[in-house]
Amino acid sequence: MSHQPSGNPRIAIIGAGMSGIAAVIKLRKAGYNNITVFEKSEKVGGTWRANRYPGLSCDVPSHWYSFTFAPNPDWSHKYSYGPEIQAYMEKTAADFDVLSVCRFNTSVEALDYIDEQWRLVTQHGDEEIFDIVISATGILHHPSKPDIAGLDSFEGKSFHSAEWDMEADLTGKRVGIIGTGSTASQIIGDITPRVAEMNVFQRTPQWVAPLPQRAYSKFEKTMMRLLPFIPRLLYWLNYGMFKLVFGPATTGNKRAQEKISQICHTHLEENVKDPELRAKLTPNYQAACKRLIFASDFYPAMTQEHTNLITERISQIEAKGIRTADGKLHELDILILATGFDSSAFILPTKVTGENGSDLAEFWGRAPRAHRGVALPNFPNFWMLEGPTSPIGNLSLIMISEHQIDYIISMLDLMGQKGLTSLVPTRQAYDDYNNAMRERVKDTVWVTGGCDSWYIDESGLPNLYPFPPQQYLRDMHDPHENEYEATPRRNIAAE
Ligand code: NA7
Repeated sequence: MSHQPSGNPRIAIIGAGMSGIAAVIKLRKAGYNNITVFEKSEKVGGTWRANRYPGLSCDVPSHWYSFTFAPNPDWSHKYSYGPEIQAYMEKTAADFDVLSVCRFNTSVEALDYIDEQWRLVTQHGDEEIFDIVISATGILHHPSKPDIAGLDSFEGKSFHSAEWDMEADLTGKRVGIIGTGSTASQIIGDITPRVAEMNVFQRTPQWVAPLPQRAYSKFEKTMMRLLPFIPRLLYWLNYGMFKLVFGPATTGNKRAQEKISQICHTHLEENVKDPELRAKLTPNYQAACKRLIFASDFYPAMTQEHTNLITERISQIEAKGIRTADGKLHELDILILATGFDSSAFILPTKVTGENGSDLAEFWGRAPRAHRGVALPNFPNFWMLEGPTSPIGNLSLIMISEHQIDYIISMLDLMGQKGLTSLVPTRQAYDDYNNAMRERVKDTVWVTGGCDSWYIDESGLPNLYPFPPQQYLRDMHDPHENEYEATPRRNIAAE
C-alpha cells in the first residue's frame, strides 16, 4: 500500500513545549494543517510548565526569547521569570488555536516506520498512522538524580529542582542544595533570604556573569505596544550582541573569551570580599566552558551569614542530612537536588524504529548526533527540533527552533513539488556533517576550557554546534537537497 504525503501530509508532533507550539503555527501558515500534537502532560509549555522552582527565570533577554510571530510588548522584565513565560506559551497556544490539535496526557510509546508511514503508538495503546513525525521533546527534560549512597534514607523532604514540591515550606528551615549550575544559582538567589540555613554543596565552582535585570516601565511597555517595531528591534539587537560577543567566545575567539572571563572575575571580586570564600568560588577552568551562568543575586546570597558553602566531597546521605568526607554531618530539614538532566535522551525512551528495523536508542548509543541537528539516516520523514548538535548554550532556543521549522517546511515543500513519499539524509551526508563538527569542536572553549559539563556526552566531545551560530541559521534557509535520498511517490493505479 502506498500513500501521498506530498499533498497535505499527516503530521505528528511530539511535545507541546515551545518548539511544538511554534511548529504548529508555522506549519499551518505554510499550508500544512493535518497536524496532531502528542503531549505527555496536561498542558502546553514544556520546560516552563515542568519547572516551578523559586527564582526560575530565563537568562536570555525577554524580547529575544519570544516568537517572531508573537512579539510581546508586555514583558514585565528585561529577563522574564518562569511563570510569565509559561503564561506567554499558554496565551500564544490559545491565540493561534494550537490547543485544538493537542492530545494532552498522551505520551508516545513507540514510532515504527512501516511501508513508508509512521505508526505511532500512545501510552494508552492507541495506534495512528502519520506521514511525517516531528520530535519537539526538548533536550533537558529527564531529571538526573545523583548516585549518592543513602539518598532515599533522608527523613526530610527531598526533591529534584524540576520536580519541585509545591507544598514544601522553606521559611525558617535548614535547607541543603546539591549543585551550583544555572538552576541552583537561581534557587539559591531566591530562597536564601527566607531560610534559616542555606547549605550549598558544591562539587565544581562555576563562572557567573551578572544579569542586568530590570523591570520595564509602564511608559516603555506603552511605547512597545504603540510602536511594534521596538520589540522586533530588540529581538535583533539582542541577537546581534550575542553574535558579537558570546558566539565568538565559545567557538574559539580568544579576545572574546578574555572579555567574558574579565566580566566574571570582576563580578566575583566585587561581590565576594572574603578571600577564603572567593577562592572556593573560583573555578580552575575557563569561563563559558560550562554553560555560563547569569545571576546577580547568587554571590550576595553566598556571602550571607547563614549560608555555608561546602566543598568537601559528599560521602553519603543519612536520615538527618548529608555527611561529607571529613566526617561532618550537615543536618537538614529540606534537601534540593539541583543536579541537572540527562542531556543525551532527546525523544528517548520512546522506542523509535526506522527503516530495516533500525533502533534509535541503538543508533545513538549515549552519544546522539543528527544531520544538521534535524534529521537522521535510516529514519525517513522524521525531523527533530532542538535535536543533537543544535546550537544551544546561551542562545535563544526559540530562534533556533523557528529556523529549524523553516528548514523542515522547505523539505515538506520539496516533497510536494517533486511528488516524493519520503526524504532521508544519506549516511554519507550525516557522516560528513558530523566529522566536520567533530574536528571543529575541539577548538571550542567547551573542550579547550578544561572543564566537564552536560554538553559532553559519551563520545567525550560536546554535543553542540561548534561553528558561529549565524552559519547554522543561514544553512537552515539553504536546504541541501543533495544530502537527502528521496523516494518518488508510487503510482497506486499501476500497482
Ligand atoms: P547543570 O548545569 O547540569 O548543573 C548540575 C549541578 O549539579 C552541577 O553543579 C553539578 O556539579 C552538580 N552535580 C551533579 N551531580 C552531582 C553529584 N552527584 N554530586 C554533587 N554535585 C553534583 O544543571 P542545571 O539544572 O543547573 O542547568 C541545566 C541547564 O538548564 C542550564 O545549563 C541551562 O541551559 C538551563 P559539576 O559541575 O558536574 O561538578
